[in-house]
Amino acid sequence: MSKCFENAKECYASIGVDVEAAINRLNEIPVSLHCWQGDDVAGFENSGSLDGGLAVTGNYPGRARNAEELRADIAKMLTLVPGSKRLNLHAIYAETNGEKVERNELETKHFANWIEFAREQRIGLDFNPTCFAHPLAVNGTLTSADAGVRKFWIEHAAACRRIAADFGKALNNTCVTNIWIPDGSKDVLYDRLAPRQRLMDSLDEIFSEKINPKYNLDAVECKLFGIGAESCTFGSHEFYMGYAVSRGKLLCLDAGHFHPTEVISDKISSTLLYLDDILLHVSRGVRWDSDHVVCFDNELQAIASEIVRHGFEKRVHIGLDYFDASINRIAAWSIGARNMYKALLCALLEPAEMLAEAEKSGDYSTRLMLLEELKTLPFGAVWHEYCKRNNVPCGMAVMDEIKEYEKNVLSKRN
Ligand code: RNT
Ligand code: ZN
Repeated sequence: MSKCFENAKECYASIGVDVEAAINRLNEIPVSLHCWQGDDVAGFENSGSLDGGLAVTGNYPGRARNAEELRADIAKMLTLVPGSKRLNLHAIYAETNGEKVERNELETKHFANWIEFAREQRIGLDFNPTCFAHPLAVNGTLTSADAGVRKFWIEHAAACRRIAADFGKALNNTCVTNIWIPDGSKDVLYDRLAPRQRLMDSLDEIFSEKINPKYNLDAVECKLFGIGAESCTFGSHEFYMGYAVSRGKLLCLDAGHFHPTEVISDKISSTLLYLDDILLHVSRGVRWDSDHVVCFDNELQAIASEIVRHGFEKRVHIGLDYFDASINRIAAWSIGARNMYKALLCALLEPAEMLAEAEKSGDYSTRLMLLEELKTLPFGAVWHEYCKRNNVPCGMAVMDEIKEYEKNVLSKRN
């Protein structure tokens, strides 16, 4: 153990924090890493451009062009990120052997390689129906006024739940399936009620098939606006909060899906008073974009603190959701993911007793002093040790590995 780490341990011990206990607790908190950072949310359908208000900007070379490349990149990325991990897939990552399979006809066999990969990597899988980047998604999906279109997307989501349950069974690890739809309106609307009524009915139909929660849990993701849906998004916060509470589903809170000054860290303690579990899409909103690479910033630390302060790690399913094609994608992936674990570790090193006591006794000066002093404690040494114990590189050594992989693998792809 390094001298720096020994000093850090003493330093934290002096404010009543057990560093070893924090490290052990972090090992038990899984984070679901999203597969779609590796290929700019392209998937394997060759459907052309992304839509639904999702935009991936940049054209850094080396994008994974097929399943083998994507899995190789994920495997590399996993060696750069410490801690307990899961992998989050979208339906467009199905492998159909060159055969055209409609999304409402997808089956577990189309994900056999992913199950195999998850087994090899000893990680659980999470899942998402893909209700965008498709000719039938241009005028709404689950809210569409066209019954045939609605039926297609209901069948797609229902198929995804069955596949997800198979993931859960095969890996003996509960899958979380998240539904997000881009449906909304670019301009002023006359009737906002009818599409929302249709969304409610479509969801009820999707969830009418009972699935053992041991294998699959359902989540629904709200959003305030997207590009092309500036005036209204039917799946708003109020819509899904009500839906999740009344139907016993998980609410998915994406950090980039609210008003720019609104934060999801402040929503965790409220939503968990009414819901058993929630799902997070940890991301970073910048102006109109909701999907920048996660930085180790105040909001990320606040999210992590809200989870660990109240022992919510079993009830808050942490997922990541960002995509940046302007820098090396493995770097984007691992920087964001490492930051999530870093924030959790930092939160686990808070002097819980001292802070609670200061607050309870009304000593807000001590509370503020403590919270500010924490910012300059030797956290880096603990993080370094955590990476070392997890056999992953730390500091700029991470970048050295990424550069090496870029030279040997990514640069040969174009
Ligand atoms: C879109 C949502 C959604 C997607 C992914 C690809 O705004 O955040 O979660 O980013 O499903
Ligand atoms: Zn999201």
